[in-house]
Amino acid sequence: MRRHFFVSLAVAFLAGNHASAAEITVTMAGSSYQPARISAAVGDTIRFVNDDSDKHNVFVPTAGFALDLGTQEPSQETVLTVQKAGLFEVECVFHSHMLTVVEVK
Ligand SMILES: [Cu+2]
Repeated sequence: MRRHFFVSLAVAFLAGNHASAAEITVTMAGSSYQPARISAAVGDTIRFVNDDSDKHNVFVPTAGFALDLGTQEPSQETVLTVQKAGLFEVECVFHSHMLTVVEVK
């Protein structure tokens, strides 16, 4: 009982340290990023989970935010840390209809 109390305190402290940074999960099932629009803050991480049976990709063509996280096979994950405020698009190079928009405040 007593030990459990101290463990709970430690968890609360660690969580408090990172209160300003959130982790947002984006899934890819059915060749579709979910959610299709994301609100994030600088410092947040976006975790892209390929829960589909096809390979996908995280590609940002937006000037100033451009990046390519490479081919993501089924069950693989990639993480993008949001560096600055603005609006950028995430696309999949294999499926041109796949799109999610990230708004960073
Ligand atoms: Cu794709």
